Amino acid sequence: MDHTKSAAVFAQAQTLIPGGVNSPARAFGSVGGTPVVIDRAEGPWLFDVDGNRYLDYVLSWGPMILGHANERVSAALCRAVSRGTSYGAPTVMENKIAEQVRKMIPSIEKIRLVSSGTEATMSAIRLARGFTGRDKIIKFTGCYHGHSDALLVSAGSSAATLGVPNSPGVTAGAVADTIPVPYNDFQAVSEVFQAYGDRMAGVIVEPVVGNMGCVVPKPGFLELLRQKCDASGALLIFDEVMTGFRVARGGAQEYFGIRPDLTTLGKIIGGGLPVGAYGGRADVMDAVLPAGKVFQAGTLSGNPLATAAGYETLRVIDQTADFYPRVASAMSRLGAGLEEAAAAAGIHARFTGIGAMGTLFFPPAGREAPSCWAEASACDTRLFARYFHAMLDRGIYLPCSQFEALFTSIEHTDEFVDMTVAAAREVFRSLKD
Ligand code: KE4
Repeated sequence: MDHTKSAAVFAQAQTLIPGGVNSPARAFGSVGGTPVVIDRAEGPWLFDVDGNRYLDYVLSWGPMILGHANERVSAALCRAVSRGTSYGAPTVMENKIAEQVRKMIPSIEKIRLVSSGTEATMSAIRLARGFTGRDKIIKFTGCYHGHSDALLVSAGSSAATLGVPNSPGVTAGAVADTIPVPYNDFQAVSEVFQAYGDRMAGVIVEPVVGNMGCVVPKPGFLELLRQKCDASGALLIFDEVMTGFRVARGGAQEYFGIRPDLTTLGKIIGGGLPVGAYGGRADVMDAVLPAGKVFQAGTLSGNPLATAAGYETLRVIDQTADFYPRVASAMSRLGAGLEEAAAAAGIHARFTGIGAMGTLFFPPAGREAPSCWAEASACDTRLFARYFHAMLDRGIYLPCSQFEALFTSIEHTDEFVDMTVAAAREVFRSLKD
């Protein structure tokens, strides 16, 4: 593939933007090489500035579950933009998207819109602390909840990929009340609650982790968190920025049948535009200014364009028969095919997938798919890098890190999934040679 124009654009980007990217996950940091510069996208396809076409399994890191340039979402945006782009005042659309979210995720009795997942999780833990009057927050090692100081502790995603799970610039004071605990570690959770119970404001968790790669909760783990929060008066916060509307129509909380006190959302709720949200129990949410005293604000929160795109996205999902069976079966078909392709070449790989998200891991010989960060970080990232580039050369655009999840959209038909598996068969054979 010719990448001449991508290379030139990225070289200029590096003179203007740190690392040439506006988010480090895009920098190919752990796989090496130069990112391809995207010119446009349509359906499941990306097209780079050199005219190369890729089957997209990143989907903007999750939002594009309808595929790119969905006609209804684009039309909704055109209607919205003709009425102005931002008012900084209440609008009907904010009520519509709030009602739509509540219909799909009933635990969200009240919601506050913000402009990113980071804002959503930062605000949710401030609310948990303000509502309970307590300080301590549990987060799980390898989970990523955006880049607010208090949550940049043992963080996953690009923080882990690029070796800064505890970033410089985050002060000891900022994280003094954040307690990192290994994911799926029942005993560690019980010990921390034993030690801090009546000082615990909340637990924030990715109910299915995307940011170590896809890691699922062990049976009973989420139930344990619910029980410990109920017993101590702490709030259970499901960070569903990635899993919301992806793992199931009602997110991971519907899939596992666990009702959190607060939920954070992002990605799909914006349909590709900047929308984040936090919401949950009405009594808790009514502690947020101006109903209550917990401060949070945002110039572009509930922006008319962003809410129009998000609302239409959720409506298309809601009105599409068998939406989740289709996106989930694409993921399971892909996972089975990738594992089989690796095994046929004698390469040890394990796929974890749930709903429309998943990851192919390269664990040490004899090991199963990871259940926590210690196991995920033992995977063969060098082999992953070779697999990533060989697939990219064959027009398959995977997330550029072993510690990210890949995603399917409603546009990822069996034909496209089978194309991907066929490319993987060639790649794994070549990697063994
Ligand atoms: P944003 O601030 O990037 O909108 O959301 C932060 C966030 C919060 N919670 C979860 C579970 C998330 O996955 C994220 C962001 N996810 C990463 C990908 N793993 C976004 C990609 C990026 O950082 O560029």
